[in-house]
This record gives sequence, C-alpha cells and structure tokens, in this order.
Amino acid sequence: MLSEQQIARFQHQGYLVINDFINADQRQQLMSQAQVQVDGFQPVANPTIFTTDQQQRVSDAYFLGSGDQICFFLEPEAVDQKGQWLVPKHRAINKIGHAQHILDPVCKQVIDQLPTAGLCEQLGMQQPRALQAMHIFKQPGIGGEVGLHQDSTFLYTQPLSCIGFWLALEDADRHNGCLQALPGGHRIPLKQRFFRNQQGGASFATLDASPWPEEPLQMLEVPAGTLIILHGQLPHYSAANTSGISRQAFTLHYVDQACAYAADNWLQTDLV
Ligand SMILES: O=C(O)CCC(=O)C(=O)O
Repeated sequence: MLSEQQIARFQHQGYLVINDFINADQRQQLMSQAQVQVDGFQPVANPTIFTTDQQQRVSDAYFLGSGDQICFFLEPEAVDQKGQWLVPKHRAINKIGHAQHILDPVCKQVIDQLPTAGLCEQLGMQQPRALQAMHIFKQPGIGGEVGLHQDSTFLYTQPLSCIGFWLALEDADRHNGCLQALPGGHRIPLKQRFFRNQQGGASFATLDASPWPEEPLQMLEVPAGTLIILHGQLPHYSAANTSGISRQAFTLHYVDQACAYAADNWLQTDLV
C-alpha cells in the first residue's frame, strides 16, 4: 500500500523509489530462473541484437513476435559484423522478454506475489494489465546504454496509461548503469510512438519535436530489492555498464485496459 505522501511524490516527480519491495529469496528465484532460460537458449548464427543506442530496436520478425514469447536479445558488442560470437552466451544476453511473467511458471509465481496491480490502482489505473516483462542483465563491461525514452512510446494507449515497475535484483549505482530520470519530466508531452509499419517492421513517429529539457537527470542509485515506479511519460535512461559488476533488473509494464490499446503497437498479445 502506498501512503498519501508516496502517491503525492509520484504525482509530483513522475517516479517513486520504494526500498525492500522484493525480498532476497524472490530476487534469487528470478535470477536463477533467468539463468535456466539462458541455458535453454540455442543461439543462431545471425542473432537478433537489441540495439539500445538511440532506442533503435532491430524490428525484425523475432522482435515483433516476442510480445507473447520468451525471447533473447543480445548486446551489440556480443557479435561481430559477420555474426560471429565474441563472448560466451551467458555474457552476451542484454535481456529476456517479453512474456515470461505469464509463460514461465517460476517467474509467474514470484511476480504474482508482488502487489504491483494494487499499486497501479492506487495510482489511478482502473483495470491494470501486466503487458510486458523484461529481465535486463546489464552485463559487466558489455551491458549497453538505454537511450533517454518514455515508456508510453512503446505501449501507447488513448489516453496514455503506461506505468513501469523496475525491480533492482542487484545493487544499482552510477558505475554499473543505474536508472537515471528527469524529475517532473512526466509533464512534458509524449515525444514519439513506436508502431508497426505497413512494411512488416516497426518505426518511430514523432509526436512532439521539441528537444528534451536541458536539466540534469537524477541518478537513481538503489540497493537490491528496491522498486522504482515510473510514470509512462517520465524520460529515463541508463548508461552502459563499464564496471565489472553486473546490475540485473526485472521490469513489468502495465497499461489500463479501460484505455484504448493501439492496434499498431509493436506488442500484440492475447496472453493474460
Ligand atoms: O534497466 C534499464 O537499464 C532500463 C530499463 C528501462 O528503461 C525500462 O524498463 O523502461
């Protein structure tokens, strides 16, 4: 349960930090299960790369089909231009997504213990739906930057309704690529939409061409177990992990089913 003060803080700054939200056992289960999933992943010669720079996703069939699957996305530096692997599989994965919270029994069991849907309701959502999950590895030395973005760009509803839950599975600090956010930035308009285009891929459409505000981003350095709730319009970012320490996180993104979900959003799924 959120206090009135926490709700007011979320409404004021566009994010909320809650320590000790997910316990050590739950974190360990999510991390161990992610390793089990990676063990079962059979890499192919030309793997899909989740290109984090500038939020440009490789919009191929694998990515667009991942909304109701458990898929594996690689760090750009994990393969060379000929598609040859440069690092071992377990160090190459950028993230796993996007439906393990429904499809993977271990992951589902842990996620179902967390009161995230109730928090959405407290923050004004009428019918919360957990649409997208990601296990983000932010691998030591190779974990790439995630460019400044607003989550409603990717999960667009009318009116906008997306809320992101970012769970620190390990300590996150400025050295290993903690989240950074623009306090109050959720009041600026949505800048872009990422949508399925008529060529079978996906594209960005500009909704608001004004530049990002100049203000500095706030470093959200948090210990393992912390939840950061992100308003769907809040600009946020994470730098590359140049340290030798990994920074795993699990994210869940909700939308309000009382709002119209765009038929050309990249993520289309019947899973509930
Ligand atoms: O974990 C990260 O580095 C970025 C995650 C993020 O931007 C998101 O979940 O929207």
